[in-house]
Amino acid sequence: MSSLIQSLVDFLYSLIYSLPFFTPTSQTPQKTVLLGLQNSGKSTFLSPQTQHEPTLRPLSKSLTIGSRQFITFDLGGQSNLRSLWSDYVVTGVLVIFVIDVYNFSVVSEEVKEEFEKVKDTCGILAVVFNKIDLSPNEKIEDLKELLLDEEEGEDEDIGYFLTSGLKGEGVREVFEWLGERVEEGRKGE
Ligand SMILES: Nc1nc2c(ncn2[C@@H]2O[C@H](COP(=O)(O)OP(=O)(O)OP(=O)(O)O)[C@@H](O)[C@H]2O)c(=O)[nH]1
Ligand SMILES: [Mg+2]
Repeated sequence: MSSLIQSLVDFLYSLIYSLPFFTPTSQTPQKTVLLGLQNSGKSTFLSPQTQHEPTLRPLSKSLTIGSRQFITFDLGGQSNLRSLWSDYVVTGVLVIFVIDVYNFSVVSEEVKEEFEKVKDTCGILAVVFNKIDLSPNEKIEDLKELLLDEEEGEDEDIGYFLTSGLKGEGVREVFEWLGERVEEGRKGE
């Protein structure tokens, strides 16, 4: 119960940063939400040393990557928990959408359905093709083709990454890209 309260407090705290009168700085923790089907590896992506039970309640964790700070929200991916996702995907939030490449062909329709909903509601989005250690020959272009509709053009607010959360491979690059996109956005304001 206390973890739920802590998560809610962290979430409200981070919401303050998305209010219009608050001018974010590079020291402002970037609110980052992890979404994706159950078992895709979200919790492991954030904490590789732990063997995780399925996430039933949102968990928050602070991360520092280089000079940038992130406050992450790891949400449950089971189908009955996905209605919570939209509460966390609010203006200014960064989203990491995690896909298990090893099982992608089996669950691709379900992944695509959830991805379409998320893509249309969020700003900066990192798509993480995860568990690449189990399927090392995968290519980003092929995986993108499986995920996206053919007629869709490139969206510059979406980055695509191959990662192994378990081995910690590619994780830092994802957060660095997100941080860079935020900074580019600030410069453009
Ligand atoms: N081989 C491999 N296994 C992974 C990787 N990431 C996660 N796993 C395994 O996949 C299983 C599910 O990982 P979780 O991190 O709990 O998945 P989740 O997306 O948080 O699942 P929910 O909380 O139910 O939404 C665990 O057994 C992990 O050890 C990875 O990069 N490589
Ligand atoms: Mg989890």
